[in-house]
This record gives sequence, C-alpha cells and structure tokens, in this order.
Amino acid sequence: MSAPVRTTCPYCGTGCGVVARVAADGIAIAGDAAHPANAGRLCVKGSALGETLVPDGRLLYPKLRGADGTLQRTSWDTALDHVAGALRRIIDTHGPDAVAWYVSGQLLTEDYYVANKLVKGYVGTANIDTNSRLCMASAVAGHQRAFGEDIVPVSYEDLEQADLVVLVGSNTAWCHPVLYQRIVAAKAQRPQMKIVVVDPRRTATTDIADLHLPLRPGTDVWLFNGLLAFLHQHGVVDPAFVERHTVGVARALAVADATAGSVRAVASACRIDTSALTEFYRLFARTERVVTAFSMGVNQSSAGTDKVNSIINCHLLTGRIGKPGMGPFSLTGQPNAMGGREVGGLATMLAAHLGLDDARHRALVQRFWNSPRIPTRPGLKAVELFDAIDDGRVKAVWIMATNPVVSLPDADKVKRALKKCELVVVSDVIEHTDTTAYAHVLLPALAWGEKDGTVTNSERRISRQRAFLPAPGEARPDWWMLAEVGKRWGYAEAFRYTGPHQIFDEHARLTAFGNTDDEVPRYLDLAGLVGMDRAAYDALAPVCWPVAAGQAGSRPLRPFADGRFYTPERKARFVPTPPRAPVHACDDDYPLVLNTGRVRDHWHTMTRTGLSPRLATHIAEPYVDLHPQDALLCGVREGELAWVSTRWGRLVARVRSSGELPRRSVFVPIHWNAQYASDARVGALCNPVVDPVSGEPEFKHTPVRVEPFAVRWHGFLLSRTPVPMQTLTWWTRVTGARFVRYELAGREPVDDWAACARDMLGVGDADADWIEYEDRSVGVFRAAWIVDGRIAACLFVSPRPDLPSRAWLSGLFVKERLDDRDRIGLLVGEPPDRDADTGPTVCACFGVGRHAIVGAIHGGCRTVEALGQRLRCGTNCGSCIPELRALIASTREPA
Ligand SMILES: Nc1nc2c(c(=O)[nH]1)N[C@H]1C(S)=C(S)[C@@H](COP(=O)(O)OP(=O)(O)OC[C@H]3O[C@@H](n4cnc5c(=O)[nH]c(N)nc54)[C@H](O)[C@@H]3O)O[C@H]1N2
Ligand SMILES: Nc1nc2c(c(=O)[nH]1)N[C@H]1C(S)=C(S)[C@@H](COP(=O)(O)OP(=O)(O)OC[C@H]3O[C@@H](n4cnc5c(=O)[nH]c(N)nc54)[C@H](O)[C@@H]3O)O[C@H]1N2
Ligand code: SF4
Ligand SMILES: [Mo]
Repeated sequence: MSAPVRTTCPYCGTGCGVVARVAADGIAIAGDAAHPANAGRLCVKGSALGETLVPDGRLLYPKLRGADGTLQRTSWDTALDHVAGALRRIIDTHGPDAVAWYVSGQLLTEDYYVANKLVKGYVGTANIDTNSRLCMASAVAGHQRAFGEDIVPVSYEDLEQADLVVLVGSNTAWCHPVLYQRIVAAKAQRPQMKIVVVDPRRTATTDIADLHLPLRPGTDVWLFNGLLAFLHQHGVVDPAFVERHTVGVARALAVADATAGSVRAVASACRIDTSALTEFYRLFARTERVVTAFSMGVNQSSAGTDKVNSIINCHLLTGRIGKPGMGPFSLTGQPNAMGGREVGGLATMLAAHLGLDDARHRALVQRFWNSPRIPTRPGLKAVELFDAIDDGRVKAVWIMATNPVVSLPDADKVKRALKKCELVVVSDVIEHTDTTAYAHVLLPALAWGEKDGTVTNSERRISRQRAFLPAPGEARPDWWMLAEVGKRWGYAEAFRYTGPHQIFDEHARLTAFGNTDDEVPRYLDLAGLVGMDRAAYDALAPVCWPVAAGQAGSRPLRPFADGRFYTPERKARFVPTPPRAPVHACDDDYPLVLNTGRVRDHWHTMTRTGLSPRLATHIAEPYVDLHPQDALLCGVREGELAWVSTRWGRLVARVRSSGELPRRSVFVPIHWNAQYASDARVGALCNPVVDPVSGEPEFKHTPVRVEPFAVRWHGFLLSRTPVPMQTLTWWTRVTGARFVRYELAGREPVDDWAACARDMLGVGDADADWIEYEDRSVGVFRAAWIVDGRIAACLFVSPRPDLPSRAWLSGLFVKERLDDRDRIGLLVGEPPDRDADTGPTVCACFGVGRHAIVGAIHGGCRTVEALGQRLRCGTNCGSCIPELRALIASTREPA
C-alpha cells in the first residue's frame, strides 16, 4: 500500500478531510481524524469515493469535432490552437462580450482564479459565470447587501455551541451529512439544545427536529418578517448593537409590521399551525445562542435574496452575530462554492471580494494584474447567458466542470442554444454527458485524486486537495488549459505558472493588495499565506480565513466580533423585505407545486456517484413523491409510472407516496439524465424565473401536473455487460457490482418475448445455456442466460410492477457457478431461501437491506443501537439512522 495522502472530499461544502491510500486491489479511503471539519468521519458518499475512481467513461484525450460531425482524438496543441484561434476571431469580429465561460464550484480555487483573470483581465468581458449562480448567488447577494461583503460569519463549532439551531430549506441529513452528525452529537450531549426545521417536506433532517414547520413553499419571507415583528413587539432587541452597528432598522420593521405583523396572519400566509408558529417565535425570542442555517430551500427562489436578508435581519435586531454560538449561516453546496467566491468567479464580482461596479476596485485589480483591460459592467448571469447563446449575442462558450444541459432550468432551451452556438468547448472528466454531446472541442481534465489545489468549505476553511493518482491518458489540470490559451494570445508573462502553488500565492497577494483602512478594506485577507513555496503549499494545514500577516492582524478571527461591517458606513444594513409569492402560480392545468432536490447517495448529474454500486442501490430510480391524497386525485398509484409535466417540459418517473410531502406539493430528485434514464431530466421542467437581485433560479417552485403513464408491461434486466436501450419506451440504468441493472417499461405489447429477449441481449447461438418461462395468459416472462456456469443476464417481465427482488438476483452475479436451486429460483422468480433476499439497500455503508432490518426488528431489535449491533447498519456514517428509526416505528411486533 502507498503512503497515505491527506486530501479533501470532492462532494459537499462540509469539506471533510480524507486519507487515501493506493493499494494493489483498489484505493482505501478513510476519514482524516486530524481534519477539523470531520475529525475522521465520512458520510457514505465520501466512504465510497474509491469506487468512483475507475477508468470507466473517462475522457482521456482532447477531441475535436471533424467535418463528418464526430469527435476525433487530437493533440493538445491542435485543440488549444483551435480554441485560442476561434475565440480570438469571434472577439475580434464581435467584441469580447460575444464569448463566455460557464464554470463551476467544483473547480479548485487555482483553476477558478486563472479563469477569472483570463476572462476579466485579458479578454475584457465579465461573461464568466458559474453553477454557483444556481446555488449560492442569493446568499452572496444577501451577504453583500447586509454586510457590504460576502462574509459567512459562523463556523461549525458555533453550530455545536448553539442552544437553538434553525435549519431553513436544508436537508442537512442527506446533503451535509457529517455536519448533521455533528449537530446530532452536540444535541445528544446537551439535550437542552433545540432544533427547528423549516421545510415544506418532512425529510431525514426532521428526524431530530423538536419542531418542524412545514411551511407553504416560497413563504419564508413571511415567516421571518413575522419573526422580526414578533421580536420587536416583545422587546427582544439589542438596542446598543442596533444603534452602534446597524442602519435601516426602522424601514425593515415597518415592512415587517405591515406585511407580517400578527402571528395569525403569518400562519395563514405560510399555511402552518398558529401554535407551532408561536412556539417557534417564542423559542427564538428566549434563546440567545441561535444559529439559523439555510440552504437551497432559501437560495433557489425568485425571492431568494430577500429570504436571506429576512433571516439576517432577525440576527441583527437581536445582536446575535459575531459572537460564539450564533449567527446566520449559509451552508455551501459544492466543495469549492466558497473558494470560487473568493476569487470572484461570478459574472457580478471581481477577484478577492472586490466589486465590478466600483472604479477604485477595478483600478486596484487591474493594477495588480497589470492587465490590458478590465470590464466596467457585470457579465451575463447563468440563465441570461444561455438565453444570449440562444439568441446569438454570445457565439462561443467554454463550459468547465458543470453539466448545464441537465442542471439549468428550462434545460431543453439550453440544448437548443448549444446546438446553435458557433463554438462549444467543454472540459470534463467524463466523455459522455448530456453536455459533452454538444461540444465542438472536448478537453480532458484531471479528476479528484489526480488534481492538486485548494478548496474552501462552508466555514471559510481552506484545505488542500492533493493528488495520489497519476494523470490518466492526457488529462491535464483545468488551470493549465486556461493558461495555455492565455499564452497563445501573447500573455506569456501573466500566465507563466508552473504549479498551483504559484497561482495560490498570487491569489493570496491580491487579497492583501490595498487591503487597508484607507484604501479598500476587506475582511477576506490571506496575507499570512503569501510566499509559500511548493513544499509549504503541499504541507498547508486546513485554515479558516482571514489569515493575517504577522501577529497583529487588523481583522478579528471571528467575523464582526469587533462590530465592524464592510459597507461604506462600516455598519450592517437591515434590508426591508416585502414578501412576494413565487412568480408562477398554480392553476387548473398545473395544480401542484414541483419541488426538486437531492437524494442521499447521489451527487448532481451522477457522473461520479453513478459509477458506484454501493451508492446506486439506496434510490435506484427517478421518482415523483406526492401526498397519497394528491396521488389519488391524479389517478396515479405507488410503484407505477407517471407523467410529470409543466409548461416547460415533462418526464416519466416512478410514483411514491412516502408520506413526507404535504398536500399540493410534489418532489422529484435532480440527478437523473439521458445517460441514466430515457426520460427523467427534471431541469427540463423547471421554470426559468430568477431572483431579480441574485439571478438565482426558482428551482423549488414550478406549477406541475401528474398523470398516469400507462404501460403494457414492466420489467427489469440485469446484465454483465451494458445493453443498448434506444428502442424501449422507458428505461433507467443502475450500476451494480459486476452487472448493469435496467428497469424497463413498455407502451407497446411484445408478441414474442423469447425472441425479443435474445435479440436485446445478442444471444445468437441457438444452443446457448438459456432458460426461460412464459405464461402468456397473464403476460409473465422470465429468462436467464448462463455462460460457463455463471449468470450472464436475466430478464423479468410482468404487466404489473410486482417483479422479483433485485437484491436476491444481484447476489447471483458474484457467484462463480449457479447451482440447480439458483436455476429453479430464476424460473419461478423467487429466491430458493428467503434469507437470500435482503431487500432494497437501506444502509449503503454495510449493504444492509430492508428485509434484513425488518427481520431483525421482528427478532427483537427495537432500537437503532440494537440493529447496529446485530447488522452493523447505521454504525458508520449514520445517514440511514432516520430510515432505521422509521422502520422500527412502522414495524409491528409479531402477534
Ligand atoms: N447527497 C447529496 N448531497 C449534496 C449534493 C448532492 O447532489 N447530493 N449537492 C450539494 C450541493 S451543490 C448543494 S447546493 C447542497 C444542497 O443542499 P440542500 O439545500 O439541503 O438540498 P436540496 O435537496 O436541494 O433542498 C433543500 C430543501 O429545501 C426544501 N424546500 C423547498 N422549497 C422550500 C421553501 O420554499 N422553503 C423552505 N424553507 N424550504 C424549501 C426542500 O423540500 C428540500 O428538502 O447539497 C450538497 N450536498
Ligand atoms: N432542478 C434543479 N436543478 C438544479 C438544482 C436543484 O436543486 N434543482 N441545484 C443546482 C445546484 S445547487 C447545483 S450546484 C448544480 C449542479 O449541477 P452541475 O454542476 O451541472 O452538476 P455536476 O454533475 O456536479 O457537474 C459537474 C461536471 O463536471 C465534471 N467534473 C468533475 N470534476 C471535474 C474537474 O475536476 N474538472 C472538470 N473540468 N470537470 C469535472 C463532472 O463529470 C460533471 O460532468 O445543479 C443545479 N441545478
Ligand atoms: S459530508 Fe460532504 S464532504 Fe463530508 S464526506 Fe460526506 S460528501 Fe464528503
Ligand atoms: Mo449547489
């Protein structure tokens, strides 16, 4: 085994430390006990990282689209000459605003810095936006309005020290699992700590809530205006803080009083119980140490920025900011959502927390870069950017580390736009994605484990991502590609980097440049990290900014501890927030609200988590979850398929009625796309309305209709090798251990299943070891293909979705030889012994299935701890504990 390498997880903004070791039989991944974010813990996605480091599907060489329309391998020189030349021609003819970059919070800070410098300083356009526009933009805008700078004032320790944690629009248990486990542990230690969850859905996170407020989607501003008014009415105000350190309280209070002055009015606007609302307001009023943590249920809204400020207002009124255990806390999504903001990766910012709209800021950055130009106005924000590609204003786009054909709203429009675009360059680590399909140039990037640089997590902690694997094929770092284009344009001096440490050093110097009280004071200051050579950079331990030079830093380590903010008047601003309903309201055609979000074991468009069998089984298919009564009214049934349609697009998904959704809401996960399902890209359904301040899309609120998707047959196929799926009506794909699983359904009847099955699998040999069973009278068909005694594939079909257990059949693929009982089992569609069927996975860390858990509960395990002792489930990352608890509650003792 190789020496351990300490690095940082590439998934969520919790930013856990990971220790990786390369061994002969794979890569061993463990939590880094010395990392302050996780102290050794990892969630299931982090634990399964080794399974995603496989060669499958990697983009290994630069590719150029040839005259015949196909992508063909080429050299780096040819590809980069082509990119630099084509961009140059467009810029020369149409001006710098005719080109654009669309980048990502999954880039490293160094990549992001070079992209921003090249585009803003050398191309001279601000048309560089990022998927953080879909994610953090409302939080950024809210911070800037209130604090004068994009500063997150809370750390993970504050969460643990709080006496009240309010989680707003955050499914922390699934999306920031290690942080959630820290809250769970803190509450176990101090049971007086209270948790309130504000989310229309009941989620795994509400499992630990003392109070869950299932508010009507989009009404958070009413809720927090109401809280502001309530605090004021009850004298819960810090007058000294408000007087000395804030401006604008009167107007904010006037708006709150006018729009949400009575608890009853708020309860009715938010459609929640008055007594629950009063309980929340009272709890907040009497608890000094409150952290209000928020995420996409807040940011992704046409009122996202106001939602953020309505939360911050309550902390300002009570002076609960800048002190231990309290403050408003924006949880970042991607591993480097925060780092991207530090280097100004958004179209509306400059580098190092400087602004595009201030001549002094622009001059400072241009002086530092010594660059030929600097844009004087903001560039196009993500949604506008793709509109501009669609209408031809933007003629070339370079997309890096994001998959906009899946993840933008009105995503079919994104497809149409890219189809028309003169030049589409895509840097990715995976060859076939919904977006790479539209590329004219494909550039292979180094992936996690190969790339080297820094990321910053939700608590402003900078950590190193270190390489422990060699570069595969000709993959290169993202920053290198950008720098090479800069050099080709004649800016050799500005882009002469030999490694990420030099880029980091330049970034750190820029944060300190002119950062004094009489020039342009900013809280972001990395002066103390300036001057690191490669060895020092490689040894860099995780550190939160600001990192001042020398001993006497002019900035307190805790933001706002000195009562100083970064507005011109050095005071925090209350922002009045008149509430507005979501732009598109429901009507008779689209009577329900579509809410979209994440599942526990997948990451975004699945390009990486989709490769891991362990992560694939928890939720194997795209689904639509809705209240049982709404399901009844829509005429759809649990387990069957449904059309989910909006004015923008439609998809087909499996119906669930988990009991987690309130009436009139439906939830669809964001992850599935054309690589993993025939028809499940929810981005195509989402309305493209954005918040007027931040430009962040309203992903959590689109009017929608759900209808039955009638099929003649349901089926599934497990096969050792991938099977082409084009001709079938509906399919979804799951990666298994040594097989691929397809869930299938068809609207056309199949006359001869045996022929169809052999044809689908390519079984040409009439003498193949093939077993089949068919009952035409009821439409049931089963077949299995056995090669050299091992199962090669099996197919099961039925008119209803009542098909055999996939868990049991999956087990057959690890057997070296099927025995007679297995063969009989395949024919009758039942496992030879019931224990072989452990059921769908609940605990992904130890692969423990639902049937096994229910069996153990029947056997007397009535607590999560007892289940853990018997089956190990829930004893690693803890993400499945809410489900274990739910199973215990719903499983009756045997009579
Ligand atoms: N497993 C997993 N973890 C992830 C990711 C992933 O893909 N998979 N992605 C990462 C990224 S980039 C991000 S941005 C984060 C996102 O992390 P979260 O924000 O926690 O995740 P989401 O599922 O998008 O949405 C959060 C919740 O908002 C609720 N919501 C919807 N509408 C409203 C509303 O009007 N008001 C309120 N208060 N709540 C509402 C939804 O019901 C949902 O439960 O997760 C990160 N972590
Ligand atoms: N409906 C709906 N849509 C949403 C959301 C929602 O809640 N609802 N959430 C939004 C949010 S918060 C986010 S953050 C976005 C995420 O959406 P995307 O950013 O589109 O999703 P990813 O799958 O993370 O895409 C990352 C891409 O980069 C590639 N990649 C990985 N590592 C590297 C690397 O080092 N270099 C390069 N060049 N490429 C790399 C991956 O293979 C993948 O193709 O989705 C947004 N879209
Ligand atoms: S909590 Fe987030 S950062 Fe930590 S291991 Fe899980 S996905 Fe990675
Ligand atoms: Mo995100």
